[in-house]
Formats: sequence, structure tokens, C-alpha cells
Amino acid sequence: MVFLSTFARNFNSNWMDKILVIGCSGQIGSELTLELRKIYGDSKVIATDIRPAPPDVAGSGPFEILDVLDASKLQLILEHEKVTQIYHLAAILSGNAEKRPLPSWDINMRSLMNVLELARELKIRKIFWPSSIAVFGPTTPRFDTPQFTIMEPNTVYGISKLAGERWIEYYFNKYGVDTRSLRYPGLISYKTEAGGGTTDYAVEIFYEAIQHKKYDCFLGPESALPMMFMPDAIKATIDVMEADSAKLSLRSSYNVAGISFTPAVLASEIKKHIPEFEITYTPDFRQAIANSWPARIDDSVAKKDWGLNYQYDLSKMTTVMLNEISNKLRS
Ligand code: NAD
Ligand code: AKB
Repeated sequence: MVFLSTFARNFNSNWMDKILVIGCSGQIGSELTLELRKIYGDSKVIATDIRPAPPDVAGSGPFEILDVLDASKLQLILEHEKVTQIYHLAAILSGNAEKRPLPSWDINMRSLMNVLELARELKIRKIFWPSSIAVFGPTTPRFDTPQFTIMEPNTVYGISKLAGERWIEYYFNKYGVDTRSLRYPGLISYKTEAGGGTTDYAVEIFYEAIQHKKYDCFLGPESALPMMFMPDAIKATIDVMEADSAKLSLRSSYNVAGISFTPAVLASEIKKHIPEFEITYTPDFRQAIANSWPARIDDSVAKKDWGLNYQYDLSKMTTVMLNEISNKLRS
């Protein structure tokens, strides 16, 4: 099955494509880069980050150190490598951005403007840039948050993502740059640690449950948030990038719902595997961020336009997370 779907994708993809991943060392980039290399070929996917790449990323294809704020170096790579698609993943996430608002705003916005301007000038074929559920705010309806609704984010990260959505839509409408985007929920994965967000508890909890049988959560027990397991996020990302352009009814960013749960619900799912596991709660500054985000969002537009779908529910994801992290810690 996996072989057939990879084959189908290879068959459909443009063999001339050359892909640049910016932010390949992060939680998403470290997995997305490897998946793109399976589809397009190792040498066709150039991985970049401001810090070193994980060994499997650096060892399986081209890797360069790149500060995406350095527009000249970015231009050099794009021209020299004849890049046709960019996945721009570099950003400062919600928790870290609240600690350093202005530098975070600068990185999140200036990096995107560098990418968009060069994409326009060099006629790059497609751009992927992720948005987030952080675009919503305390005045947004919390349940089944519609694709189009009140958006008044009150975090630096959320404001930068909302501004980014407006800019990518603008570049599509004004200059024809083929921009594509998903509003990711909190992403859960076992390969690379999460990068300083509000949803990071849902990764940390697995490591602590396995190693110490207890976890002190920085969000309260009833903080429901939308989340998604990384394989589903990677598939959705590649699916929206490979979708027929004519099918995409919007160029801001698609709501992606995944699975919604609270820390208490995740803890009881883990307890099914580790009965002695105990969770305690000491909410910190991230509680206010979580309170301003939706509990569950409506992703019907993505399902209708390009067939968004998921393989993992809470129970399946928990089983895989516990097995994979246990194996990783053993080795
Ligand atoms: P991450 O923090 O794990 O990775 C980001 C990477 O960007 C890091 O490896 C970092 O070194 C790199 N980076 C930072 N500044 C850079 C610069 N100036 N030049 C080049 N590289 C730089 O983040 P992630 O979780 O992989 O997220 C990737 C993208 O997805 C971000 O735009 C984020 O906002 C978005 N997103 C993530 C989640 C999630 O739960 N992980 C949810 C919603 C949206
Ligand atoms: C964060 O918590 O900042 C990210 C996100 C939902 O954008 N995981």
C-alpha cells in the first residue's frame, strides 16, 4: 500500500522539480525533508537550517547552513540550485515568541517576505508556508471554529501567522505566486523534540511517562486543543502541495482539525499502557495562550477542496508514540 502510494506520487510529480526546505532541523522539517526525498529523490531536496541538521537529514542529501534572514544567500541557493519549490518552515513558535516578542516578529515576518519576494522575482513554481491555529484568538468561536471567522490573535506568534496568511494570499492574487498553506494544530511526533510551543506538553508527556511515570503539565487538565500526529501532518502538507491548483478555493491557509483532546484525556489514554503513570498540573504563562485558541476546528473546506484525511486517532497515536519513544530511549 505504502509502496503504491509512493509510486503514484512519484509518477505524478514533476521530475524536474528541485525543492528547498528552510528549517529542516526542526520538529516538522526533520521528517518532511526525508519524506520529500523519498518522493522526489535525495539529491532533489536541499535541506537548510540556521543550525546543523540531524544525521539522517545531513547524510541522505544536500544540506546547507542558511539564515533565512540573509536574502542574498537565499537568492544564491535558489538560483544556483534552480529551485522550483520552497517549503519555508523556519519560525519562532508561540511560547518562545512571547519571551522575545520583537526578534520573533522580525524572524517570522522578514523570513516570509524574503521567500515571497524571491519567489516572485525568480518565478519559483510553488511555496509552502505553514500557518497555525494561533491565528485565532479569544473572540473566535472555540468549538468547530469555521474556516472564515473572527480572527483577533493576542500573541506575537499568532499575529505574525495572521499577517503571514494575508501576505501569502496577496502574493498569489497580485503576482501569481502559487502559495499553499495549512493552519496546523499542535503537532505530535517522536523523532525531534517540539520547538517551544504551547502544544509541546503533548510530546513531553510521553517521554516523562516512559522515563519517570509522572508528568507535571504546564497546562491545566481541561485545556482542550486541536492536535495532529506527524505522519498525518506530513501527508496533508504534501497533498496540498500536489493538489491541482484549480481545486484550491483559498490561498490564505486551510483549517486542519486533527484530533482534539485535553491533557487529562491524553493522560488517561497513556494510563491504559502505563497504569502507574500520574499527571499533575502547574499551569504557567502558556495557559493564557492555550485559553485563547480553539478547542476544535472545522476542516470541511480542506476536505472538500483537496481531500484532507487522517490515519490516526488518539488511541492509535498513543500506541505508536509509546512504542517508538521506548525503542528510541532503549537504543
Ligand atoms: P521548530 O522550532 O521545531 O523548527 C523550526 C526550525 O527553523 C528550527 O530548526 C530552527 O533552527 C529553524 N530556524 C529558526 N530561525 C531560522 C533562521 N533565521 N534561518 C533558518 N532557519 C531558522 O518548528 P516546527 O515545529 O518544525 O515548525 C515549523 C513550522 O510549522 C513553523 O512555521 C511553525 O510555526 C509551524 N507550525 C508548527 C506547529 C507544531 O506544532 N510543530 C503547529 C503549527 C504551525
Ligand atoms: C505552538 O504551540 O506554538 C505550535 C502551534 C500550534 O502553532 N505548536
